[in-house]
Amino acid sequence: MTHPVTAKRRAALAAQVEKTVLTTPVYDIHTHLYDPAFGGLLLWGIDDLLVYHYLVAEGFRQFDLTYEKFWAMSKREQADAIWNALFIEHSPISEACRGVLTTLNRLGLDVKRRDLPALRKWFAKWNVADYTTHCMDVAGVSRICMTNSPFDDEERVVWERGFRRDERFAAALRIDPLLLSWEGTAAPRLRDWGYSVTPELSEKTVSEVRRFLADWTRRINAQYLMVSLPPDFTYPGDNVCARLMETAVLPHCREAGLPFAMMPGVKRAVNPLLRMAGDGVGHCDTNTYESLIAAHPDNQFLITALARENQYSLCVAARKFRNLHLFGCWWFTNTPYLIEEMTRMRLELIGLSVTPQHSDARVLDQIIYKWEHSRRIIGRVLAEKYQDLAATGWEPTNAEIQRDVQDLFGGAFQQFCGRQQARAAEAPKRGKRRA
Ligand code: RAT
Ligand code: ZN
Repeated sequence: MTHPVTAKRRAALAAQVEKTVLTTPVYDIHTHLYDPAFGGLLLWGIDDLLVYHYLVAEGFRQFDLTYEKFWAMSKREQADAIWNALFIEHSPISEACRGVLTTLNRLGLDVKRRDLPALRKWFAKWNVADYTTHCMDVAGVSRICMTNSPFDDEERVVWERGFRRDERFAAALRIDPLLLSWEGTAAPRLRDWGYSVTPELSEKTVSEVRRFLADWTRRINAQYLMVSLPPDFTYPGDNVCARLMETAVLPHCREAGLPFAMMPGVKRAVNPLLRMAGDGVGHCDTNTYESLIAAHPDNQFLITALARENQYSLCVAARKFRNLHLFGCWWFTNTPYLIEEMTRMRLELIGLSVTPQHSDARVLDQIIYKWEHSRRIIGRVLAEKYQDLAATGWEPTNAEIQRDVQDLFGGAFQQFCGRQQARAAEAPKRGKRRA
């Protein structure tokens, strides 16, 4: 029996899905935002929106300025240069430019006047506490996960001093220098901080690295550990990164009950003259990640890859490994065309066991546009999937749609993290039974 779906039913389903994706609160699982207690580290407002490194890279494609001249300018002057080059002298159609306009529009500002001084005046009226709540309300974001690095001197002192946590902000322990610059950066820093490590990865050193990870996991109440990786990282392999992962990071994750998030595919400082905007992309070898995950069935892994070329093989890997959870459209893939492609592919290959998006916001206000743009795309793809189901006679209920969207917007992620916690809670019991 066929089930022709009337145009009216299709439209009703699409409207229901759209309403649900636009109103369901999101847990934004990877950002570069900070609890307001971090003061100046939490960026917000029109000037920070304009000097976002995504826009700096685009600005340099239009500027007559030299790199040196631009970097010598104040933040406000840089913002002026970017506004003129990318919004006034050309139409702001790139995703990062459009994002500024979506944000301003949803904040109730009139963008058509193209009046930067008036915009600055509006932002100057806010205080950070009220503005944080306002942005989270407008964006429909209920919880924000930060990226927290003990190797960041400005950030570390705030943690060491201690502060009252804003419970809307969760923490993630970022350990790039530990895994990628052991001898040059991490080992000397750890020594300064009282961990007795040597450049060689002796047993003692590894146990001190674990002590460091345990201290910081506890101090920040980390929800997961995280690293970004170059395209050429290989596992198995005789490299320091792989050895530290195996001997320190993954055992620590098992003990602490936390997933390990990997972000492969970034080529740092392809053009150092662009500073933070100078990183590029390269595709990684999915075999490496399959081998690592297969060798550690008791660890839970989160992955978001930077290269478009890796998305398909990673979806297939996720079908093979239940301890792998894919998340987000990271950085250069956080553009409508690729979000749509990736979301469609993920839903078709791994269903709802995925977290299709994170914002990666560096400026608080960006959560407004990053989520608005993604919600609409995720909603479109999802509506099509429900319409396909309806054509078989399977009618998704509103409650089912709501449940599914909640899973996509943080629920599936939390269930996935919960599995590692459950394992960690079981481990001591298992040990006792054996004894
Ligand atoms: O997206 C970004 O802003 C990048 O600069 C990176 O921070 C990236 O997201 C990362 O987490 O390394
Ligand atoms: Zn990031």
